[in-house]
Amino acid sequence: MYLEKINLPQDLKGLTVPELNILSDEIRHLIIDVVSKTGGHLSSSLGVVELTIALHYVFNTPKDKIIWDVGHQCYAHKILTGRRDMFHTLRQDNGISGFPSRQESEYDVFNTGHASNSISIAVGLAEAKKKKAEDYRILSVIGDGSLTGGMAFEALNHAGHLKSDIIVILNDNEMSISKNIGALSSYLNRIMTGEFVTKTREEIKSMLKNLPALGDKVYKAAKHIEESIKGFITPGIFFEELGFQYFGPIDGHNLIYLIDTLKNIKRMKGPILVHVVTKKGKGYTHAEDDPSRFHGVSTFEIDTGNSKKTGLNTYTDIFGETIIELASLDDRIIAITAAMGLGTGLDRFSRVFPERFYDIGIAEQHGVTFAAALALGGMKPFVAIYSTFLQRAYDQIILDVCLQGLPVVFAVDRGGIVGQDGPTHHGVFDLSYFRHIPNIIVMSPKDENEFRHMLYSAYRYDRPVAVRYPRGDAQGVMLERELREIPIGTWEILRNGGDLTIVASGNTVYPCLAAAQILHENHIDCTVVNGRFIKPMDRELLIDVANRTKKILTVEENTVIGGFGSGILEVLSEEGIVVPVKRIGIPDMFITHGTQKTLRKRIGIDTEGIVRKVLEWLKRE
Ligand SMILES: Cc1ncc(C[n+]2csc(CCOP(=O)(O)OP(=O)(O)O)c2C)c(N)n1
Repeated sequence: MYLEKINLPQDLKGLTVPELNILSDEIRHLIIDVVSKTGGHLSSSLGVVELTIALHYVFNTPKDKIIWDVGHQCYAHKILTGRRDMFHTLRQDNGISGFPSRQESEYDVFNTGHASNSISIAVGLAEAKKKKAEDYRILSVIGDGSLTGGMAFEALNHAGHLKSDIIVILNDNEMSISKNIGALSSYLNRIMTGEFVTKTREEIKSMLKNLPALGDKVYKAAKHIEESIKGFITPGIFFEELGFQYFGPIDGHNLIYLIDTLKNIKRMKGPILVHVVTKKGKGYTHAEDDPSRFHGVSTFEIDTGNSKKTGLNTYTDIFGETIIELASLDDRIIAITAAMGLGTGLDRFSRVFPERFYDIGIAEQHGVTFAAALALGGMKPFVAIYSTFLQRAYDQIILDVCLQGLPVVFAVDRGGIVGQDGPTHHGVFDLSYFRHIPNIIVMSPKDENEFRHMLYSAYRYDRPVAVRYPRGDAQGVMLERELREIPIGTWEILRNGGDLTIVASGNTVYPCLAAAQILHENHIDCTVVNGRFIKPMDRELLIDVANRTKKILTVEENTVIGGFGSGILEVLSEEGIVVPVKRIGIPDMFITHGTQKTLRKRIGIDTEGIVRKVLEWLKRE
């Protein structure tokens, strides 16, 4: 066992390459074993084991800085940088994070989680280093999927201009979560197969030969030019043109090649790009065979690869089924995902309606404007993006969709606490970032039956609409077959009581109903309202319950600042109604990782927390 002796990267330096190869196997075993029990990002982490070893072997971390794009592939890095013994706590309550975290280790340079920003981070650090006349190397490791994000190009462009001393390691496995898409991905693929150089030369030859009249002569005369052209047609010409020195493609599982190349470039200055080719899921057959399923996986059995999942439908499943139903009613319906076909439940849609499905890459901003224009051209686009990733497209939502009142439906999955992925992934800002935009309708369902009606309503309203729903199992209620349109801005009273009103939003409705039942047993009678429209609000109903019960508690799984409860305060203030209001929601802080259940409990947003809040409030009075 070599792994037992490796506590920090410097312990690697005494090992031979064959020993490092054995270490790679040991690290893979540990990752597979732990992730099978904790869940996590398996395929990506397995793909970069040798690369991680080589980087820590050649460079002098933590003085040299390695920035992991997205950060989901950082498990080997964590194991090699002092966290081997804690690795079994990965993503657990009070355990280590599944992403790089500066709070956790000095080896984690930046808290990443969202894609495509690692080159910007490298460029910024390089400028700071220059200004302070410091001496260290800066590397960003970015996948071919993350390279589809606009930010990555903005940073390449800037780095070429500044001639930044940065090393970009392009980890190319031809996969995003699903198969990577786009012209750039095909370009990288041509480089890897060697097709690029041969094909381009052939094209130039035939172009010269086919020049009218002069063709053959020019061809001969240009023969020597071809030789000089050869020099220009390096595989990485695209990157070279942006001012980067390109090296590769290199086998990312061959430690000798990796170490040699990294040692050579370590001494070089200016922007460098090393193109490393890896296999996603490397070393675990089930993940190699189905890297997408094992990209982000819940707990699974190692032998069979089967996951241990519950039988209930998730909101994502319901979305995936309902959008197929809607699309069969109207052939203008289009589904768009930003590299999350599986995660958003659109995989079946992509097979049933391949012509009406677009995976636009990790490019949320482009996706939203693309949808706006589809709507402009007469289509009915549904943009399915997780709440947290849609933050990237805030400006596009405002200007390109809402300002123009274009009928784009945002299917905002993973709204609220998401659990083990932690602060970079909780979708707790969306009600706030949507609510203040003119023209948009914002809804959140209490259960999957209402969710289906909301999706149908969103399609019917012919306006910008956001439907926000949580990660995980739905309520398990019966589904009405027939879809119906919910009148815009109407709430529903689910229970009547005179002591106070609880107005709940989305997935907090059922916990509020359960709380009301417990309170009833304690002789406190609550009205419970399903505040299913976050915008517009049901003013009439709100005024009525406020006047009747004289006390209002709002509950939402969104930051309390600018969210659902804030909206209720605004309406009451505008209407001149003075009643005490308390709000339960996400406090003004970043929420760590942990199970959804534990985090909700800790925040006080579960049934028990709601009961406690009401009892404390009434007792104080
Ligand atoms: C802005 C943003 N959108 C979507 C995601 C979800 N996501 C996480 S990893 C990933 C694919 C990344 O592919 P790549 O960079 O090639 O890394 P690989 O997993 O293949 O190693 C996606 C889409 C994200 N993290 N950030």
